Amino acid sequence: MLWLLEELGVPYELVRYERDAVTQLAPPELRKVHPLGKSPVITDGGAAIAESGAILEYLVETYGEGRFAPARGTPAYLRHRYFMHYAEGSLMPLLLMKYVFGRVRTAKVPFFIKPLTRKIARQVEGTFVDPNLARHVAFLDGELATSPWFAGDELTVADVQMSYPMEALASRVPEVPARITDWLLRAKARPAYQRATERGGPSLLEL
Ligand SMILES: N[C@@H](CCC(=O)N[C@@H](CS)C(=O)NCC(=O)O)C(=O)O
Repeated sequence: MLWLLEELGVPYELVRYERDAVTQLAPPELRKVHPLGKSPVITDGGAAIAESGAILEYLVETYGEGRFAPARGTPAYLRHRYFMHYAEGSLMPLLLMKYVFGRVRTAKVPFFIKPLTRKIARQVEGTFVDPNLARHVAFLDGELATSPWFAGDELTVADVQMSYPMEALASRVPEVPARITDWLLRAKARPAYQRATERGGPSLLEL
């Protein structure tokens, strides 16, 4: 989010909401901005906009002046739209499951049910989460073999939308392919990304 604002050169005010240290959930005050109380959320001209994809589309349509989105009707536009949806629609739910079942596996529970919770977590990870994640990693590796950014030679808003799941992927999946780490390095090398990190802190906290 901040990355795109920095790329666009749009001035913004950052308001921080701290997660609960135990549950990792957002504080209830955030529900005053939007009923679901999730991050990110922006307010602009009196409107509150939630959902990362909707926020990024709004920003690029309002302030992009043709930048960071391919021309409509082109194959690049279709690819950019695909990744705008894929990031939170397909990849992030799996990464969230990986996080949740990791927590179930290591949760502090009475010793006599520990073998059970550990077994359930391992079974879901082993039969569903990990094989699916492996397919996604192979898919992303193949996609990045065709172009440096997700929708072609230029950075688009789809790359910004993919940045959070890509970081989560690299931190939760051991030994991701070089094209995935290269993409992350390319993103992090951009001055706007660095300015966003300086202002907002590292984006990847707990999921
Ligand atoms: N699909 C939403 C996900 C929003 C979401 O779940 N955000 C997380 C942070 S990445 C959050 O607010 N977690 C704290 C909570 O659930 O209370 C989006 O893309 O904006």
